[in-house]
Amino acid sequence: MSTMSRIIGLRGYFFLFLLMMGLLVPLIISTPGYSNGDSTPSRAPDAVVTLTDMLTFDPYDVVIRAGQTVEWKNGSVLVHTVTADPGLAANKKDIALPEGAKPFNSGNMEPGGVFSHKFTVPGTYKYFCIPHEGASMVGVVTVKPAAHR
Ligand SMILES: [Cu+2]
Repeated sequence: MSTMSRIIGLRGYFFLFLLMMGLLVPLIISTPGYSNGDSTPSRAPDAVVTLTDMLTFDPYDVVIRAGQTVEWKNGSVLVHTVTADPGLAANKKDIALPEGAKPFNSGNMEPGGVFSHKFTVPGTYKYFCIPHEGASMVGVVTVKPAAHR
């Protein structure tokens, strides 16, 4: 009898543990700023672009204001990059940077990988994916001047 109740007791604790993990893990994951790589005060991106199995950036173009951040998520099973660097483009038509804007490159993004970039210089940015530039995997970010307060 006492053995039986001990087993039930252990199971009770186990289920309690599972229940708590089930409640805690989503809470931790949904906490703003959790798993944010940089040390700057975390905030939601102003635009999110998904890298797809169809070799596209979705959406193709996003519009933000100067000072805002775009986040790219690799939602595919492929390795992609987010690259706006004239030195890395095979074709000049795939890259455009406003005057004074610095080139940027995510490097290889594994499936599930995330890259973000803060845009400070207004203008039109055209960027591409290094492995899939030949398949016209390109995207556009339009940065409008910062809003006046
Ligand atoms: Cu790609």
